[in-house]
Amino acid sequence: MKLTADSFKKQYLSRLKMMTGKEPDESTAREKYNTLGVMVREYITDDWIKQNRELHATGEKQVYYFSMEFLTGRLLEKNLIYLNLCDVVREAFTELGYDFSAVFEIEKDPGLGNGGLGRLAACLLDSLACTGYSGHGCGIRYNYGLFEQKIVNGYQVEYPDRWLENRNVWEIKKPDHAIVVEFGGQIHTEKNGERVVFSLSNTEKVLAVPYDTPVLGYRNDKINTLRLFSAEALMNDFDYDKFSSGDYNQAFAKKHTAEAISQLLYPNDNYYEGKVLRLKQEYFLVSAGVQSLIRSYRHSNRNIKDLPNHVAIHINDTHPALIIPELMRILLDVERLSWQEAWNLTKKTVSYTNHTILSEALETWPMRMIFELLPRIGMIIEEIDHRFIAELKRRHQLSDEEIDKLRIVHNDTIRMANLCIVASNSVNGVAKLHTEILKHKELNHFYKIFPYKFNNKTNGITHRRWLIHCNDALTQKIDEAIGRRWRHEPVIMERLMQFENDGAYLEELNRIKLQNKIVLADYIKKKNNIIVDPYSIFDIQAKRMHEYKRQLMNVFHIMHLYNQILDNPGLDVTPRTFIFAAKAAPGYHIAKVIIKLIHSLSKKIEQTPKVRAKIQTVFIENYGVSLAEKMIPAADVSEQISTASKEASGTGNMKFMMNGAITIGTLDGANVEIRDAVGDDNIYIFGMSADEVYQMYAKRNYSAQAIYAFHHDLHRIIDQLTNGFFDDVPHEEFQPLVDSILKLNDEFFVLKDFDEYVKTQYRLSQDFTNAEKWNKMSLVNIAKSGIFSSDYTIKEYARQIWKL
Ligand code: 26Q
Repeated sequence: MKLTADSFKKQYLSRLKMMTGKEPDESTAREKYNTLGVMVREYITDDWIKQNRELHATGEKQVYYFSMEFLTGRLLEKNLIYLNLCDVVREAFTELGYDFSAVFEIEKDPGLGNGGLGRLAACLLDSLACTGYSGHGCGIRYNYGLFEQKIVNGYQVEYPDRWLENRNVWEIKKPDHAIVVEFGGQIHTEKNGERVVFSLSNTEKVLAVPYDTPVLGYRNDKINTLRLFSAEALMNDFDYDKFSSGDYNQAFAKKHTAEAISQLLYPNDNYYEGKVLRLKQEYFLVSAGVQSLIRSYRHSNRNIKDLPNHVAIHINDTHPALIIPELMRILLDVERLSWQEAWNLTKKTVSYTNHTILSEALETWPMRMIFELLPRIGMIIEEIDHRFIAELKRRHQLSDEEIDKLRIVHNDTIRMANLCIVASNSVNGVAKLHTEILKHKELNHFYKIFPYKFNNKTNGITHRRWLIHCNDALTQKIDEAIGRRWRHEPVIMERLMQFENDGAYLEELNRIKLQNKIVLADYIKKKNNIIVDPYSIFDIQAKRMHEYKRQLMNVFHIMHLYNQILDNPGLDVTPRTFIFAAKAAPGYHIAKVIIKLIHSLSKKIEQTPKVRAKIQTVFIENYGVSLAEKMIPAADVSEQISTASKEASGTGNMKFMMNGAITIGTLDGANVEIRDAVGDDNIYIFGMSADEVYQMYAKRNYSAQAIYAFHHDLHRIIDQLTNGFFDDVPHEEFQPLVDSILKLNDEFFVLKDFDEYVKTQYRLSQDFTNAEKWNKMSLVNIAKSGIFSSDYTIKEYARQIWKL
C-alpha cells in the first residue's frame, strides 16, 4: 500500500471530523483511536472479502481452530505494524502533535482467555496468517473477559472486565450468518426403511450470532478470520402475554437465560469445575461452529464425504470435545450417513491438543447432566463408547482393569480426554517432555492402543508481538546487526552469535535492557508508589498464581535473603528487585493467600532499610497481555520454577528468553528445550527431574516434616509465616500455607527443591556482577530463541496434522 504521511493526514483528518462532528483539535484520544481503527479496517476490507470468496471457490483446505479462549491482546498498533503503516501514521501524528502511544493505550485489552492456553491460540492464529495458511479461529464472544484484578490492602479483588464498554472497532457482526443452537428437548425415532432416524422436539433454542475479526499476516496480504459467537434469544422467545400482563421478569426470562451463555469467561486456569453453564458454553461453541462450517461447506456444493479433504477441525484441549458427537449428529441425523461413514469422516477431520496432566484439570461430565441438556449428544457418546469397547475386546487382549481405564463413559461420567483420543486422528502434547509423559505415563494405556496418533508439537510464541511489537529498541538493534530477514525467518536470529565476543554490541544490548527497566520502574512508581533501582537485577515471575508454579518457593527464597541480610549486615548481596504479577482464580483460596503474602513481604522489606537497600519485592496488579508486553522486555531473570512434570510447556519462558532474560528453572515443560538450545552455561537449571518426582510419588517416602525439623533456615521461614513476623495481618492469615506444607506434605516439593534453588540463585547473582559474562548469556538467549517462534510450530501442525 502506497501511502505518504501527507495523504494519510488528509484522509485521517476528514475521517475524524466526519466521525465526531467536531474539529480535529477538539477530538479526544478515544475518538482518534476509533477513527484510526476504522480506517485500518477499511484498508483491508476489500482484500478480506476477496480472499474469503477465493477460498470458497477453490476449496483450499482450511483449519478451524476451536478454542474456548483467545487471548489476542490489543490490535491497533499490531495491525499498523503488519500493514507497514506504523511509520507513516507516526509521522503524521507527530506533525499533528498527537500522542501516538496514548492513542494505543485507549484500546481495551481483549482478555478472552485465562493464560497459556488462550494466549497460545492467539499466537498460533497469528502465525497461521503470517505463514500464509488459511484457517479460522472459532470461539465465544464473552461479554466479560477475565476479571480485572485490583489489589486492595494486599488482597486480590475482582472487578468485571468491561472490554466491550466502548465500541470494538475490529469486529463485524454477521446477523445473517446466525445459527440456531438447541438444548434439551425430547428424542423421536422414526423408521425410514431399514434406518432409524432421530430427531428432537421441544428444544430450547438459542441464537449464535457471529462477530468476525480479521487476522492479518505480516506484510504478506493474507487475512484470516477469528469468528466469535455471541448468544442471543430468538425473537419469538419473548413472552408478549407475560409482558402485557405486567410480568416483566418472566417476559424477559428466556432472553436472560439465552444471553447468559456468552456472558462471561470462567476464570479457572488448569482447574476443572463442572458447572452446567460451562457445559452450555462448550456446546454452544461447537454446535454454532460446526453448523457454520458445514453450512459454508454446503454452499460450495461439495460432497459431504469429501469433508476431510477441505476441512480440518482442531480442538484446543478437551473444552470443545463435544464437537465430536455434534459432528456425528449432523452427519447422521441431517446428512443421513451411516454410522461407519460418519465415524470415519469425524476421525479424519478432528485432531486434539492436550495441555495439561494435572488431574484436577481433566474434564469429566456426569452422564445425567449431558442427557438432560443434550439428549441426542448423550446417546451418541454412549454409542461411541460401546463400539469402542466392543472393538477393543475384539482386537486386544485386555484385562477388565485395563479396559476400565480406556472407557469414555465410566461410573456414569464422561471422560472428555478419552473421547478426544478415541475420536481424533492426532493427539499432541505441547513440549517434548510433556509428550513423553503422555505416552509413557498419563496416557500410556491409550498409547499402547493408538501409538500412531501421538505426536509432539512444542509450543511457540509469535516473535512479532513478543519482540518486534513489544521491544522496538532490541528489534532495531537486531536489524542493524543482521539485516531484516529474521523477521520472516526467525531462526536467522542465530546469526547474532557472531557478536558473542563483540564488547560494543553487548554493551548496546545492555543499554537497551537498562532503558526497558527504567520504563518499567516508572510504571511501578506510578502504580505501586515504590521506587525501584533499575541497576538492580530485575527478577520476574509473571504467570497465573498456582501452587504447582511455586511462587511460594520464590517467596521463601526472598525471606531467606531477608533473614540473612539482617543476621549478617556485611553480607555481599547483589541488589535485586523481585517482581511478581499473577491473577488467582477467584475461588482458589490458597493462591489468594500467596498474593497476600507477597504484599506483606513487600511491605516488610520497604520498612526494613537494611534489607531494602539490597532487595525489594513488588507485585504489579492485573497481569495480562498488555502488562506482559511492558514487563518481559525489562526482565534480567525469568523464573520458571514449576515442580518438574507439572508445566506442560510454558510459553512465558520463551517470551522472556527472546527478550534476553536468563532463565532460572526446573527441567520442566519447554525449559528442557530451552536448555538444549542455549546450553547449560546460559541457563540456571536446578531441582528434581520429572522422573525423580514420579519416583518420589511412587515411593511415598517424602516427608516435609522431616525437612522442617532439621533445616534451620526453612524452619525459621515457615515459623515466620505465623509468628507475628508479618505484623500487618492476624497470625492465622498464612496458616493455610504452613498446612499445605506440613500437614498436606508439600505436594509440590517446595522444601525438597529449596536448597538447590537458593544455591543456584546465589550463583546467578554472582554472575550478574560480571557484566560481560551476563550480557553474553543474554545475547545467546536472544540468538537461540528463533526456534521458538510459533511460525515453526504452526508449520508442523499444518503439514503433519492438518495436511493443509
Ligand atoms: C476447564 C473446565 C471448566 C472450566 C475451566 C477449564 C479450564 C480452563 C483453562 C481448564 C484449563 C485451562 C487452561 C489450561 C492452560 O492454560 N494450560 C497451559 O497451556 C499452555 C499452552 O499449551 C502451556 O504452555 C501450559 O504449560 C499449560 O499449563
